[in-house]
Amino acid sequence: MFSGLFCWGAQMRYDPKSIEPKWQQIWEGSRCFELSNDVEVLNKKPKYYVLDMFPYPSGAGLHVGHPEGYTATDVIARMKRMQGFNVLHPMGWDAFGLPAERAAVRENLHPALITKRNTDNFRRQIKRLGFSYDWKREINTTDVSYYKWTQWIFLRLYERGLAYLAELPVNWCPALNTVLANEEVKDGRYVETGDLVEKRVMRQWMLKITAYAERLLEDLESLDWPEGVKEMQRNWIGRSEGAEVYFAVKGTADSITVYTTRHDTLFGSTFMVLAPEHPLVVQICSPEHRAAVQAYVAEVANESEAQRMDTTREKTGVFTGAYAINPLNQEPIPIWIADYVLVNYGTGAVVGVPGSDERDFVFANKFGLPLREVVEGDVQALAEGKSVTNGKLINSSFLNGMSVADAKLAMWSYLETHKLGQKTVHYKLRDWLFSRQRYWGEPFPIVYGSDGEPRPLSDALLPIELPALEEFTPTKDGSPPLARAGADWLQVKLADGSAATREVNTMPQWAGSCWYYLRYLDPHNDKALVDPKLERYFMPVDLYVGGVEHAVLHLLYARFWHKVLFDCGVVHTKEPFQKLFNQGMILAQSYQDEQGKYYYPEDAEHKDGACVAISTGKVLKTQIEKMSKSRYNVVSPDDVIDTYGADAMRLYELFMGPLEQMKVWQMTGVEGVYRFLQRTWRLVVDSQTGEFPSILCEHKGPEHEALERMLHRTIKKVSEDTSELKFNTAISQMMMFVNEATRATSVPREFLKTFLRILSPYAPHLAEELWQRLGEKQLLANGSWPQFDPALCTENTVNIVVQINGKKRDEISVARGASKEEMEKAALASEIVQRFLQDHPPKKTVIVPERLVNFVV
Ligand code: ANZ
Repeated sequence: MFSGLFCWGAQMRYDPKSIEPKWQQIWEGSRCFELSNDVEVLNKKPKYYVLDMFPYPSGAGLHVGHPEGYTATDVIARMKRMQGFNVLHPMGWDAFGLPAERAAVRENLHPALITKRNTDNFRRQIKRLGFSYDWKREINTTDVSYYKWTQWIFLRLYERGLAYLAELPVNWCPALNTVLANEEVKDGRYVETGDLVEKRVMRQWMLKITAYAERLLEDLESLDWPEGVKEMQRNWIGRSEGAEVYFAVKGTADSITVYTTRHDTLFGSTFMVLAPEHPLVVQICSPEHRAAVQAYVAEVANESEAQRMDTTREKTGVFTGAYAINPLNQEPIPIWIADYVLVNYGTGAVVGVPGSDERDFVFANKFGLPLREVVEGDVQALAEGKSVTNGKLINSSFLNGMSVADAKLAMWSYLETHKLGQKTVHYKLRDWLFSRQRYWGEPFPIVYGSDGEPRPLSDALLPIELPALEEFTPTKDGSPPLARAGADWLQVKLADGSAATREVNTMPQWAGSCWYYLRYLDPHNDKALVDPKLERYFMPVDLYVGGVEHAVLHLLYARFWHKVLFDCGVVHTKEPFQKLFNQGMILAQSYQDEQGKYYYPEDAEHKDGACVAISTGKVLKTQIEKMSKSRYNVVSPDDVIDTYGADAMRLYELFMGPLEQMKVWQMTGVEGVYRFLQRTWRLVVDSQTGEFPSILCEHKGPEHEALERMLHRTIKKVSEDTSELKFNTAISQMMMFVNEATRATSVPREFLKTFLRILSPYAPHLAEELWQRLGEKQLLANGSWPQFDPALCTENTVNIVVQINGKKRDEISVARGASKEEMEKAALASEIVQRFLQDHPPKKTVIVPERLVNFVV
């Protein structure tokens, strides 16, 4: 089928440059990685859906960190295909979002053009690696035919009351002129750029992810995900169980509800603290404390949430002059306000229990508030700076003598029977802020009528195309760029004849990636997001590989949307990604002088044990760091492929170490795997003649038994390790096989063909080429995965210890079941033993079969 496309007679040396593009063309021409969209056809085989986190196509192009995960999934995809699965292995572009827009401003080029240029470059780079993607399914989140369905999903969220407008304090980033989601802000800064974020009250679109908090938490249990990622999601959702307790304000009709997770300690509460923004603060404050309270409230208004949650900061607070009545013992306790109580968590009011809580202990000490011990041992622990114990309750009426756990149960029922409070669950998770004041995103399918109220557009009006704006930069005052679109876009006439204006905010960059894995199943469907039959066949994703940085952003958002789509009947699985694997980051060496200036690796040299800059002779510090343009340590796959080829690049990506670990890129390592590929080549091609080498033989004979065993052990190890994503050990086993075959006096062709099958997912171009040269007419990519014979997988040799006077001197290998005479003969042949014996025969020889030979001299 592929004759005529190439001629290999002349090629003698392993030259990836000439074979790799050729096989890529042949694969593409034969469409061997494309799957049918006909469910009848698909149903004949089981499915396997292996997915990469699709990249954001940045201007810098791919660096060698990207293909690490892509190579891993490609090896799995190719192996599963050979094992008889319909493998869905797609690729696409997550191309909306801030980075493209910022690049557009920097380069003064429209974001659409930047996106096109970058995706073209990424596609070119990815294709050079010979990945077996079904390119017919390529998607791009910025295509109108794609984001039509993002808008469609938004309408479903809106219909269900899960998308709503709210006026609230939001994260505003002045450097970017847009709001950001909580998940995008850490310690008061935007996680991507480090720009400062402040609070601003704005009217924004919110998605009610909190309505799914419990399901998002519960369903984590069913997933085969790294425990660390699950734990990050659990912490982010932050479920806590406790009680809300009602406290009367002394001398008024007001009541304040506090939230506590330590309701067992309620007899120990000696004060109450409200968030400074708590709505009752103004009302309860006594006249003589008003000025101090107002001043404190004003001061706190300028603090960030990160500052307020910093437990190491000196505690501050002021007394309001009011008292609350502890409903359990009728004691009046002073009401304070302090910045460490957050208004948007729990009820914004807490009770202070200085005898059991470290923060309250410090606060009470500072302001001279009383302390009462209610859990035995806690006060001493707090005084010594230790964490509290799990002692028995004391000074607590009906709880006395109980354990903390029992006291919690008893208090819950006491509060509920006496109507003093109730058992409550709270979550740290907040609703998702879903609008941005930027241009490069999906427009909302929403218009505003003359009453200023939002109205969803009907499905029939989708897509709402992003208008082509010349001037797309954001504004300081936060009015979105789309507000500058012409009236022909902004003004809409509704079906009832009334006039309306469009929503001018856009969706955040996470929107498109929330559901892209569904569009791959049916990318050209213009009637539905996905054909239900295809959804039933392909979902869930069997293996999802990507970086750990998405743990609480993309991976939480996508799970949320998936659950909404489940409730809408669009998908049939509760969860999108059954198994998740995080690849480790790839780092590289960088060179930096004392002033902090970075140098390119080629501008540095090693001299007298030091590393110096060639140009100036300055001593340079070498460091292992994250790859980044500004550190001049980015390794481009293009350069690696130009020198060593795609197969070497693929092998090295996986041979560096366990997939999940952080690793350092080293070109010498690429050379190592390149030599392995050369050795493999020479098993089939004589470098003098270009013909088969003389060790290749037609038929298997008894002299090939050891190599055959090695081959079967290799099939077993590669099959098992690859399924477990232990690629590095699979590769070393293949290296051992090639070494063994290279040393053999003859190698049957069949052995090599079998070996090429298991090599092919890893080094597909070389394997395909050699397969062909061995006379095969069909593509190896379409071939089958070999079975191993378990009987041939056991070792037929054993290692025995050789001792002299009871001391271990050597270890040698003998045939399993060797006789005592054979063992003695083999031991005497050891050079080390001969050196010790120096021609004197041993006085006595002790032999334990299959274990040891001991010579007594
Ligand atoms: C009394 C108490 C005694 C508490 C004790 C803890 C230990 P999580 O698990 O994070 O939900 N709290 C409640 N609302 C708060 C708010 N808006 N701002 C700051 N702190 C708040 O923790 C709940 C605990 O955090 C609650 O239990 C409350 O302090 C505090 F020995 O109440 B506790």
